[in-house]
Amino acid sequence: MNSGLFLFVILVGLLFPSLLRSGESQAIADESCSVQILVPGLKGETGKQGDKGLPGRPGRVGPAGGKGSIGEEGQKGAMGRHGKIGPVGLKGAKGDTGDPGPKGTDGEPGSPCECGQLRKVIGEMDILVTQLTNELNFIKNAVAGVREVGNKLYLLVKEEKRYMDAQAYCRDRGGLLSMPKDEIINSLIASYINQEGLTRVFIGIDDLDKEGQFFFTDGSPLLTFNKWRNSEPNNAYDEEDCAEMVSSGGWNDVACHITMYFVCEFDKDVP
Ligand SMILES: [Ca+2]
Ligand SMILES: [Ca+2]
Repeated sequence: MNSGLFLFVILVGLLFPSLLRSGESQAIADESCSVQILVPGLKGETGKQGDKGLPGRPGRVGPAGGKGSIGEEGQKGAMGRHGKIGPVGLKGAKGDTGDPGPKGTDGEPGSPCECGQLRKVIGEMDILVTQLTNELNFIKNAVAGVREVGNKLYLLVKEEKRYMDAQAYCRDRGGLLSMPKDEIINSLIASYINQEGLTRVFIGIDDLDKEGQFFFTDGSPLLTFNKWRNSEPNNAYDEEDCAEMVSSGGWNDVACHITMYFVCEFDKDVP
């Protein structure tokens, strides 16, 4: 009798006692039998090993493992993409000069020039330059070879001029054509002529006011001293109203319009 049936009998006895009384003896026999059945039997023999069970559920995640050893170097990867544009580099060296460019177009016509005043100024400047050049030559000559006696300075001017122009030249510079009024001055001018390798120069003596009456150019008359050469003054060709000194120191009347070098004289005390 299995356990299910046993439980069923118990339940019937409790619910329907009359049934149980009608078959009391049988029931007692069954009851004693049932008690015997309830006593555990002897331990059976060990059964055969069952079949292997199904796999268990996955276990929990374990703790992090330790750092592994460095693996071998991998193979070279493929070329990457182009990088960003780098910073501006340093300025390079200057290149060679290029070829000349094409000729430009013609400009517009200019406006008429009012050049009259300009020409006038330029002309005046030319005159000034000429005057300054003459002054410079005069100073060069003066520095190079001025002679002096007493309170007088004598300058041989190596510019060929007519008598009147030579006289003006000396006067413009504060002097006069030289006037040899004594032997000392006459000798000095004569040596001056010889030293410069000349043969003749104008001196300041003329009879322009009255034929035959010679005066020094300052208006003073010739007194006791003179150095006329023999047969001079002869007023040759009736035109000799000026005077020259030759290298010997002698005087000769000559035409005033011829040109030659001349000697000026200046007072030392003139400022
Ligand atoms: Ca004369
Ligand atoms: Ca003469």
